[in-house]
This record gives sequence, structure tokens and C-alpha cells, in this order.
Amino acid sequence: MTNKNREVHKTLCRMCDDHCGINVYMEDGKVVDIDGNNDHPWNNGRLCVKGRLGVDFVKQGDRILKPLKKTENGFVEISLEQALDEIAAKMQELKEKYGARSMSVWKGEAIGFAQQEELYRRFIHAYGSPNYFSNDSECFVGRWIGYSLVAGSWMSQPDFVNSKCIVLWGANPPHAHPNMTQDIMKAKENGCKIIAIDSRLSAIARQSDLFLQVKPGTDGAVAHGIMKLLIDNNMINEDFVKEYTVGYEKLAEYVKTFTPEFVEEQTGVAKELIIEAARLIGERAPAVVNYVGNGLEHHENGINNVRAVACIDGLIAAFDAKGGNYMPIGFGARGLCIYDEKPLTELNPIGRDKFPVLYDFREECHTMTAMDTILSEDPYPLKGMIIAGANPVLTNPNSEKVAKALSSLELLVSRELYMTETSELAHYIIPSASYLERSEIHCHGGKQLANLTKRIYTIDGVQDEYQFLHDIAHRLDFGDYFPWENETELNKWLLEPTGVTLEELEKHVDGYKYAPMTYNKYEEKAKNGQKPFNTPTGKIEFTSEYLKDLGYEELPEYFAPRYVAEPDEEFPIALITGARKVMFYHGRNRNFARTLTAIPKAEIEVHPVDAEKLGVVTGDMVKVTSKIGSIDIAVNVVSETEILPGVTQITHGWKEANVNEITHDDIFDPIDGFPLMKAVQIKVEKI
Ligand SMILES: Nc1nc2c(c(=O)[nH]1)N[C@H]1C(S)=C(S)[C@@H](COP(=O)(O)OP(=O)(O)OC[C@H]3O[C@@H](n4cnc5c(=O)[nH]c(N)nc54)[C@H](O)[C@@H]3O)O[C@H]1N2
Ligand SMILES: Nc1nc2c(c(=O)[nH]1)N[C@H]1C(S)=C(S)[C@@H](COP(=O)(O)OP(=O)(O)OC[C@H]3O[C@@H](n4cnc5c(=O)[nH]c(N)nc54)[C@H](O)[C@@H]3O)O[C@H]1N2
Ligand code: SF4
Ligand SMILES: [Mo]
Repeated sequence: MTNKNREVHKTLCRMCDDHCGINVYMEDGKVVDIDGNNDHPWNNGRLCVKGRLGVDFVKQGDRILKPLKKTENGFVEISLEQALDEIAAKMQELKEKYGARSMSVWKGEAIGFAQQEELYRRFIHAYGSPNYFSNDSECFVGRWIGYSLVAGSWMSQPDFVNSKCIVLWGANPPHAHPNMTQDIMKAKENGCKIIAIDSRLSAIARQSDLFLQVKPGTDGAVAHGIMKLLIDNNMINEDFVKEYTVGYEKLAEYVKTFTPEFVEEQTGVAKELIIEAARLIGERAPAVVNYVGNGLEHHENGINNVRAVACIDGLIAAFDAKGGNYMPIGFGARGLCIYDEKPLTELNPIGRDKFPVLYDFREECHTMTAMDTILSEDPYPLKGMIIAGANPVLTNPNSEKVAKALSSLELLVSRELYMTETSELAHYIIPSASYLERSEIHCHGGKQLANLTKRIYTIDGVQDEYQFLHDIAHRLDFGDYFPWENETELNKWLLEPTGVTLEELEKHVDGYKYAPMTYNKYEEKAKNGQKPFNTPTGKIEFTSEYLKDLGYEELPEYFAPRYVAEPDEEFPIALITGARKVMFYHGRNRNFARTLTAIPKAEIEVHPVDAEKLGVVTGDMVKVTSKIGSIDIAVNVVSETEILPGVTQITHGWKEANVNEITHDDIFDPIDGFPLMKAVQIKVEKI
């Protein structure tokens, strides 16, 4: 029976970053149900299980609703005023004792991609430190940099619905991006061919027309092999290559050795499948989407493998083509970063010297180097950190070191809703607004839609990110950088240059269409004397002068992953980690009975042949050891087509069997500093 006081509010889901349109039902001030908004063009009324779980997530059960301060007797509740006063005083003390750069912030996946992230960047720079860390330097930044090096922007918003051939490289949208899957399936209904390139028979691979089951970390060889075939079979777009690219001759020469036979040997994929993939791509160009996921970037050769995929787009002119790699027009709202005004690079941002590309492209400091810096004080003391919406003890590699480093800080503040493995280590835990308790501008470039997420209710004493940063800044000497009285005032200011008012945006609960979809914008730009693409040369860069000047190879050269190139008898198995399960989100959603019913515990996915060799069956416990550490975990013997023999998979985010205790913080992609989280060399022993 429905309560007569039932209200419905339309907003966007933020249980993941996909921002589906939702209806939130409230009774007596409490969220009682969430379902899909049928009119929202992104998800058309459909939600994944996490969307509905939002009800459990925001519920005030075991949620932290009062500031907690760590004392000798554990955590005690204190007032918000006291917490803010003490945090501000400690920050001032650190500044006087060690200098401003000893303080840092770390934004997590829960508050990324929009104004919350920029607020943290602004805050730490206004305070005087360049040390901004985030989950992104082990998330999409590898893809972002890889694509940006080639094309000056990345491939996050492809034109799936109009595509004739979608190639998914190490990405599994049915679990990771459910609503994107709708667009992919719409294209399939219209005759689009789906090619899945994955080390596992993933959910999308099961829906595909062609499945290339690659050995982990060998995607670059597939990409170069495809390019060779496109060139040999005259399937490239010669006019585009001539007019809009640089480095073609060198690339064409380089890919010559990637014969189908060589690619088969490197990747384990039958040469007939490589030839078929190249044929489909060549025949259907330029309406081809190459979409890259996490599968490519958590490797030592991640960036170059992503660059190689981007080069395919360059050869077939798929950039900004209808049905290809759409390059969105921005909404034009204001930004909050103050890098121009206060770059602070003279203060030596952590990791910038080791990974200049990461800093140049993203102004990200290197999270793994941060742990070493905290423990060694080299090159300078790093003593304070505010972590917001992240749980790095579960999500960063070498968790033991992460926990040790974070525990040794003089000030650790966690902005959270729940007690986590990371907030447990904090001096202060500050209860934070959920996505239904704050309001932010969200832009969906692929559909050219802007949205305002709605603050549906507030909880006494629970601040949104803006209010918290505002209150700290005003207790210190940089309140001028946070002049807006509250989030609403901030949103008005952000919107000003767009000409769209807050009221207008609020009215368009199904998305405000701020620009039409327009293709091949580079042609118009070239005509007007502008740079067609946002690279140093203004062209698609098969070779990068920028990388060459930094001492890297100019071509996206392929090298075999170390478990293939230098097999180690002691660690004979390759472990991939982090394959998404739709109900979990990194470390989240393990505290709800509903999700644990579906998958109650961590598992290592093992091929039947390997299981037999190890003498294990599903449910047995094994010890999994890498050069970093060991974990005990239950076995799940999967079907023989699901994973390759010699390859295993563990999804991260489990406290009891935390796979990041065995992933590497000491093996990196040399260009962007991404850690080795896939193709980790391990041994497995029955317990
Ligand atoms: N439910 C849920 N959804 C999520 C998340 C979550 O935690 N849970 N996280 C979100 C975030 S932050 C991100 S970054 C995205 C990631 O989005 P995706 O990248 O689409 O995520 P995955 O499902 O891990 O897909 C990666 C695929 O790569 C495969 N793979 C592993 N190694 C290799 C390799 O070397 N080569 C190839 N070709 N394939 C390989 C894996 O088997 C897996 O199927 O997901 C987002 N969506
Ligand atoms: N081994 C392995 N490790 C991985 C990956 C992998 O593939 N393999 N993937 C990596 C990737 S791609 C990513 S993005 C990272 C993500 O790593 P994290 O950024 O650490 O992400 P979460 O574990 O989702 O942590 C988010 C935290 O924010 C809290 N939270 C939720 N909503 C809010 C909110 O509105 N406000 C605030 N203040 N807090 C909130 C949640 O309770 C949760 O504890 O993990 C990485 N770790
Ligand atoms: S895909 Fe699921 S969790 Fe993500 S926004 Fe949509 S409903 Fe929410
Ligand atoms: Mo991510």
C-alpha cells in the first residue's frame, strides 16, 4: 500500500558514474524506492541492480552521521564545529612546521568527473600545495592519455547507436556500463558487428559476432596486426591520412613485422580471427568505434597499446565520424581549477619528475609514489591528507604499504558515509552527503546533454563537499577562493557563461540539449585556419615528437608483457584483476545483504585444466602469492571457454581476500606510471 505522503523526485543515479535518470520515492522524509526514469534518453527507464541499491546505500542504518575523532579509546563522536576547527588548526600547524606542500587531498571514484573533483583541486592549490591525488591515475587516465597523445582528446563518448562495427578492447559494458550496453545492442539490432577483444569470455564477448581471446597484455600486437592488414588491403582512408595525420610512413614501416602469424604467436588468437576483424573494420569504416576499457591500461605497456588502438581510428578516419569516435562539444560551464593562476609546479608535485606525462596531461600526482614519500620523507615530508570518496587501502596496489603509509600521517581526514578499511585509519571521519543530498552539474558529451542532479533532502550535520571545503578554507586564510555561500550559489556561477539558468536546467530533468550532434568538426576547423585536432601538430599523431623529446619511443611500439617475455618458473600463472561484477562497485556494496546473496565472497576464477593440475575444485581454498605478498581465497572453476589456461581472475574490493595485497606498486607503465594490476605473475597452492 502506498503511503499518501509519497513524493517522487527526478534526478540522476550516482551509484556508478553512468548517471542514469531515476525517480526517487520518499515517504515521511525517507527514501523508500528508486526506479528508472522512462523519459531519460540515456537509460530509457532501465536501471542496473546498483541503481535500486541506492535505497540501501543512503539509508541511515550503519551510515556515519556524526563526525568521529580517533582517541586512545577508539573513535568518539564530536561536534561538526569542533571537527572543522581541529582539522583547520592541524593544517595550519603542518604548514608552519613542514610547509604547505606537506598537505594533500585524494579524491575517489565516488565524487569524480565533475565539480566535486575540481573543488578538491582548487582547495589544495588555494592552500598552497600542488599535491592532488586521485583514483584516476589507476582508472581511465591511461586511456585518456593514450588517446590524447594521438588525437588530442579521448574516446569516452563514441557514437555507438550509429556505428556499423564496435570493437571492445578490454571493456565489458554489461557489467561496467549497463546503459551504454543499451546503445551497443541498439546498434547490433541495426546490423552493427560487435568484436570483443578480451582475455575472458565476458558478458559482451558472449553477445559478440567475433571474439578474440587474447593473452593479457598483448593487445598492442593485435592493433598493429590489424593496421598492417588495413594497409596491405588498401583499406585505409588515404585522403584523411594525407591531410590530417603525421608519422604515417614510420607507422606503416613499423607494422610490417606484425604478420597474422606473428600476432597469433604473440596473442594466442588464431590468425583467421585477426584477418576477419581487420576485414570488418576496413569494410565498415569510418562508422567504427574502438572502445578501450580497463583491460588495456593496468599493464606495463598500457599507454602504447591504447595509442596503437587509437592509430587504427586515424587510419580509417573514425575520429568524429558518424558512428565512430565522436568528439563532443563542451557545455561551456566554468571550471574551478586554478592551475593558471597558481601552478605550484616549483613546489615539486609528488611523482611529476618520475612521470611527467601524467602531470602534463592530467595535473595528477602519483599515488604510489605518495606512499613511498610518506614513509621516507623523500623528497620532502608529506604529512597530511584529506581523502574524499575513496578507499585506497582496498583499491590501490600493495595495500599493506598503503595502510602503513596512511597510518603514519600526522593528519588523515576521511570524507565518508561508511566505516571503511581507509576511514578506520583516519584521525577524523567527516560524514558526507550522498548523491541525493547534493546538487551538481553533469554533462553527458556523447549525447550533448547537460543535467543538474537534484538535492532531494538534507541530513542535519551532514555536509556536501563544497560546504566542508568552504568551512575549512574560511577558518584558514584562503576563504576568498570559496566565496559562494552554498552549493546553489556555486552552481549559478558555474553556469553563467553557458547562458542557461539554474532554473532552466532544473526544469530539464531529462537532460538539456545544449548542442546538436555534429560530425567531422575537424574539417570546418581546418577551413577556418584552426587546428583540426588538439595535438601539438594539430593532426592525428601516429608518432609523437612530445614523447620523443621526453626520451620515449615516438611510435606506439609493442613489447610483450613480462610474464610472456621473461617467464618465471616460480610464478607461472598470470592473474588479471578487477573484472567488474554488476552489483559491486570497487570496495562498495559489500555491506548489503542483497548483494552478498548473489556473490557471497571473493573468488579466484580458474580454468578447468589449471584446476586439475592444482588438484582443486570450486569452493576449495588456495594461497595466491605474487612477488608482493599472499592472500587466501576460494576457487571458482569456470567453464573451459571462459578464461585461457594459465590465466586467472580476481575481482578487487574484498576486505577478507584483498587482491591488492598482491598487485604491484613497483612495476609501472613507464609513460603514465600506471601500476601492474593485470598480468601479475603469481603461483597458486592448495591449502
Ligand atoms: N559494477 C561495476 N561497474 C563499474 C565499476 C565497478 O567497480 N563495478 N567500476 C567503474 C570504473 S571506475 C571503471 S574504470 C570502469 C571499467 O570498465 P571496464 O574496463 O569495461 O571494466 P571491466 O569489467 O573490468 O572490463 C575489463 C575487461 O578487460 C578484460 N581484460 C583484462 N586484462 C586484459 C587484457 O590484457 N586485454 C584485454 N583485451 N582484456 C583484458 C577483463 O577480462 C574484463 O572483461 O567500470 C566502471 N563500472
Ligand atoms: N586490483 C584492482 N584494483 C583496482 C582496479 C582494478 O581493476 N583492479 N580498478 C581501479 C579503478 S579503475 C578505480 S576507479 C579505483 C576506485 O577506487 P576508489 O576511488 O577507492 O573507489 P571506491 O572503492 O568505490 O571508494 C569510494 C568510497 O567513497 C564512499 N562514497 C560513496 N559515495 C560517496 C559520496 O557521495 N561522498 C563521499 N565523500 N564518499 C562517498 C564509499 O562509501 C566508498 O568507500 O579502484 C582501482 N582499483
Ligand atoms: S548503471 Fe546502474 S549504478 Fe550506474 S547510474 Fe545506471 S542505474 Fe546507477
Ligand atoms: Mo575506474
